[in-house]
Amino acid sequence: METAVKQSFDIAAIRAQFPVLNQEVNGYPLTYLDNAATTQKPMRVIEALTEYYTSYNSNIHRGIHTLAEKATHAFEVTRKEIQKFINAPESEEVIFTKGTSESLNLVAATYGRQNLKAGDEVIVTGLEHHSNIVPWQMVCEEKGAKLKVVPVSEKGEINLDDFKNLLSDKTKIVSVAYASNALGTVNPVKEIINLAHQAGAVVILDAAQALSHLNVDVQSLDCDFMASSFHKMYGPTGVGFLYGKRHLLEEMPPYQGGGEMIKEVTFEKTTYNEIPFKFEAGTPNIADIVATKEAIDFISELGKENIHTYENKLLAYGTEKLSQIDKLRLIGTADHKVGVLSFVLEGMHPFDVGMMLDAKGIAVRTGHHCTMPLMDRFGLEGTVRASLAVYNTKEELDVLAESLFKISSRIK
Ligand code: C6P
Repeated sequence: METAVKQSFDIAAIRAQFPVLNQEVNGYPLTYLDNAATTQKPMRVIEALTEYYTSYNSNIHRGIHTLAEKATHAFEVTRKEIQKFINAPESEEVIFTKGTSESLNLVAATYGRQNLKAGDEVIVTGLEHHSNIVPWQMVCEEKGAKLKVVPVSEKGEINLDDFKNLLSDKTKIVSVAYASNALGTVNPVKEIINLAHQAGAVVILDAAQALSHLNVDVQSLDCDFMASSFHKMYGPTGVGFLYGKRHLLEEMPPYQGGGEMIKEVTFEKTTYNEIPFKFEAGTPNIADIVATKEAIDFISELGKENIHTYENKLLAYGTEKLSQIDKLRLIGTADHKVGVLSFVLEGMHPFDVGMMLDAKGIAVRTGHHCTMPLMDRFGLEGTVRASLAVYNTKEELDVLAESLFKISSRIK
């Protein structure tokens, strides 16, 4: 029996806002299922970029002329939008970065370097993206601290008892994915945060795969830091943010030196600017941050709960469809997931499957998804990953399933 997908809003109208979706690829209508890598951008984001460059491009926080003030205002409006979007207490707690990777590197290189000493421990999970492993390895190596890893079950979940067993008074930092990019697993982050705080550790959430799918509230979670990328939230590439609690950000040393992050510079001594500017050295990616406001409004206007409900139904539908395909094995069957369908076809390299799907206009990601340790855990080189966004439809999942059915029926 097919799972009914109730379209709680007008998907045709949503799709019409994304010009890139309306094209043929290799002679077939594009079926874009690579949203965990990056989502497509609605016209309002593209128009905001054009408007910025055609009418008020200027450097920010520096000029007193009209265009500079307009650009500064628009840039700061996006900061306030992000604050509201994640329910941060203050907009100064939102630092603009190049994205999740830079945000995680920032915390590791500043908070991590300042607070870790030999013998301390940092805990991550076995589900992490390389961006939430390597920066911690680097700082642990430098400080003589240890990286501990919460194991992943066959379903692709972590067990809170395993996490509890790793926690001790040596644990100083816990950094975990809110949702796994490779399997879609949503981690029990609220419980992780509570337990970590009881042990006296700070918690960083890698929310790269969470913010366009789930209703995330940093105050109710009580996380200490959160990192994300706007390009996975219908916004431009190369921009993202780090949220941090004010008292932690204020105590941290700057990440990079340069313009904007200073209060006063002499050759003898430099004093640093207030947050968030202390962490925003140099001219930022103004246009893309300005345009991000439109991406956030796009999500907010649709409603985070509506998006979550719709994508959940699509995921259930896709899971059921793919489960019916002979020789296809779903990797990652956690009870709580965002819209990621990761799988392998018996005896076939994921890359070959990806190429065959591409020939039918279906865009998926294949390979290790920047989660090599997780792939090792499953004894795989990689998977094929179809990942969902709010503009995807049940019909697109039918197209995917039909192609996979044909491919699998050729396997001897
Ligand atoms: N995952 C994917 O195809 P950047 O590249 O800095 O915007 O995001 C890094 C990152 C960190 N954490 C998670 C959970 C992620 O999913 C990503 C990016 C993409 O899965 C590209 S590798």
